Amino acid sequence: MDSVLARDPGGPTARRTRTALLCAAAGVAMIAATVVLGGSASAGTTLGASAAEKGRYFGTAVAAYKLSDATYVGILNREFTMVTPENEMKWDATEPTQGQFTYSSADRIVSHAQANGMRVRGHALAWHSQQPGWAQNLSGAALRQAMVNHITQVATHYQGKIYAWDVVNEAYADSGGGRRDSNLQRTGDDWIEVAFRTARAADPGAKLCYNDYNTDNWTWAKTQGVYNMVKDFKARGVPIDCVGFQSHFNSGSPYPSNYRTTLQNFADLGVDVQITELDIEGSGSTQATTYGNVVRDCLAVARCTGITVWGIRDSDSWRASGTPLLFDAGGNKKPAYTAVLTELNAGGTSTPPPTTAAPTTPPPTTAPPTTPPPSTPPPTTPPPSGSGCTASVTLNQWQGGFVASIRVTAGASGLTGWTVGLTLPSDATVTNTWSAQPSGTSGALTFRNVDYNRQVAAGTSTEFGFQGTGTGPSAVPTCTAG
Ligand code: 9MR
Repeated sequence: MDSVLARDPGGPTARRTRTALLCAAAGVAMIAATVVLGGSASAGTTLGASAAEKGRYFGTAVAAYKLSDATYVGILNREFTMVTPENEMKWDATEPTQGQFTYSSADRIVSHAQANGMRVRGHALAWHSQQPGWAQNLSGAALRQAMVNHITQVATHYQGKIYAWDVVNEAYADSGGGRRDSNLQRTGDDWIEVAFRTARAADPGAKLCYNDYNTDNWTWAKTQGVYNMVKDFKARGVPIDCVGFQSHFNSGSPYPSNYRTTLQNFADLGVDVQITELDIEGSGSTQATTYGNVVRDCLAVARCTGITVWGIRDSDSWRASGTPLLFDAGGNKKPAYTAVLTELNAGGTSTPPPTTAAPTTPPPTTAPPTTPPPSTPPPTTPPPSGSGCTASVTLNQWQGGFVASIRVTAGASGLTGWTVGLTLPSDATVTNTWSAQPSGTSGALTFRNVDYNRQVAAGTSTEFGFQGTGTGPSAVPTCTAG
């Protein structure tokens, strides 16, 4: 499975072709608009509408260069309510040269989705594969810092436009239940949680997912390894909202009979679960039955919020010879399509799954600091006096960067406005602030409340945070009411 997953069916030649074809952008919008005007989906007759009746989305991977293919766009716009850029948001595509970001292909997909009422799953911020050459050659603190900057830049560029991010992709080894060796893993075990905290800071409204393959069978060590990581993250307040199950099924990695158990057990940890890259090799009724089973399993798990297939037509698949998708090369519906639609429509209406509220106070402040641990307890101002406030800092520090979360607590009189003062070490620069207005980016700073967190009732608290490069603050913050 690993060797198959590792190969790149696109390869350099295909990538060059893709790039060339991207120039057809202007025509794309017109074709899309025409198709949209041509048809309106009704419940029970398309994948997206039927999934919506069950409170779910139905998505597909999309390649930007295919947005000039009328058959492809016609099916996309008719059937799907979520899109995942198949390659366009990956590290090699978005930051081919360090510090220089190219978003044109990914932007095209996002624009198409928005223009046609579809949402977007972002894929993928941190991954051992499809790294640009410059990142492959980095290690240690330089790589860690590059990863943090990459996540910050990309998630900020798409802030507010992404339903869920695959923050970290495929970080577990295929056997043994431990982490996969990679340059990212060698920067330290905490790289995954740093990635999640960084993504939360950059786009507080996006759900943050861990995504992997061969995690479908509950008894497999890899599944258990990921489960234990998610459990640990939830226990420590690392911001994770969802787990993606790629679910690339074939004879070597078949659909397991305990798939529903796996989805339910992860959901029970307090995360949404999503089927993110579904394809099932085969044909005819055998393939259709398995597709139907997968859909039924998702619908049986309240927090299974959606299904994405990894391409539209068999000819669009990374495993085209396995004919693993819902439409044949001509764009015709296969028996697998009918099985999926039938299952989506089965059982009448169902209660939509509870949607996890978009996180409002990112990132959580409950997590203990990771490497290196602070040598002193988190600095805190004196206890609240009647009309005053206090501020405390929780620091997540790694070599070269940090995320600081600040809790502002009102005294007995409550607050109608507040300002926190904090002096940063000389090597520190703030790169991103949320839920407060900073006075600058270095040295002695003040952070003023924003509109929604101006009022803090007596004895309660509110939180804001910022991310920076260099060393995080160790000085005691001041808090001033008014
Ligand atoms: O479908 C993608 C294919 O076009 C790329 O060449 C390949 C390169 O790694 O990635 C494929 O998508 C993968 C996804 O990003 C992560 N999970 C496995 C998918 C299939 O290989």
